[in-house]
Amino acid sequence: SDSMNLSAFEDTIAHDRRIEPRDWMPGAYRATLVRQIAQHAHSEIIGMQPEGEWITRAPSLRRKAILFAKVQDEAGHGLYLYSAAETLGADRTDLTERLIDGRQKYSSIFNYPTRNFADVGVIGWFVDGAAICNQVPLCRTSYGPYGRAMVRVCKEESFHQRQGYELLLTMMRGTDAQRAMVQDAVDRWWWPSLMMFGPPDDDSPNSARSLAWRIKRHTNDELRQRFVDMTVPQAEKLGVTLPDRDLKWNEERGHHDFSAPDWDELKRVVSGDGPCNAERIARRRAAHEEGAWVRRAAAAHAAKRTARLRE
Ligand code: FAQ
Repeated sequence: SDSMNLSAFEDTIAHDRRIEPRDWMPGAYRATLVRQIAQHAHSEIIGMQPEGEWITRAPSLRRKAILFAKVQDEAGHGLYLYSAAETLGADRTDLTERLIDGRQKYSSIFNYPTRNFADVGVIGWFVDGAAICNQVPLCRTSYGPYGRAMVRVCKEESFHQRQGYELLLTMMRGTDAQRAMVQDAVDRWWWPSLMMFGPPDDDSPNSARSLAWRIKRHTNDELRQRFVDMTVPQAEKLGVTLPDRDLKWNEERGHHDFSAPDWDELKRVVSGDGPCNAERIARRRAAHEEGAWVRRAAAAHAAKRTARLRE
């Protein structure tokens, strides 16, 4: 019965065990997971664009090979996450259509332009750094396939973050012009990176329920604080300034105090009105339409194979 199912589900959550695809789960739990995992998958796929634009313009063969590998990893993460969403009954084509129709979201961060190669470094350092803060706890999320996907994804994100930071260290050892490029990229990406963690806790409609279900393990503000505390010493070592005059260590709290990002900007970017939203979706739509013949060919091939096996 439903009440027995519900108590088994709640017991599993309470004991920090995992919900698996064939287990009974409340409809709203399933819907929340599909929403978050699809948004996460879309972010990985759209997130290939800002850095992908620099593959042909990388300054050396070594940098090109590294960037190529990173962008391919992001494609892999996206596919992995779409598979996790499929274990909940979602359909991948449907999810892609929801993305390109604007019915499903992807991370606000990928609606900002990459102006020069320092941006590639800062994306690795900040954006992958933020992704790690957010996703390491998701390795313990209550839904099995999502948590297991996060283990591998986080290992690759760590490599991505290191390549970004190492790239910036190299530029900082270069010319004054290169150092200025790094500082400029830091100034542009800092606030959007803080926004990746989502709205502040008192304006986060999904948090309470997702925390109760142990889908999320920490609040948006907790993870944002963790990111700031992790990044400040890295900025000092690199020799750049984070663009917040109120950013300072608070001895009493044992954390850094910092200013709030412009939450109206986050709302605008999430609702489709960021600097690159239209461009990112147009590109994704074109890739989907140009790939239609590949999907048709693959389906025809699979149908022929099945027919042959039946003979
Ligand atoms: N952008 O109630 P909450 C990466 C939406 S990392 C856009 O707090 P929730 C790696 C939210 O969906 C980036 N939308 O929501 C990479 C909700 O809308 P809805 C992806 C945002 O779910 C690196 C509404 O606002 N990572 O891709 C944003 O409890 C480099 C209210 O918010 C993940 O997706 C935002 N920043 O918490 C790739 C991690 N913030 O659906 C390439 C998994 C909030 O109700 C290159 N996701 N919204 O209409 C999560 O941890 C959570 O979903 C949060 C939001 C924390 C993002």
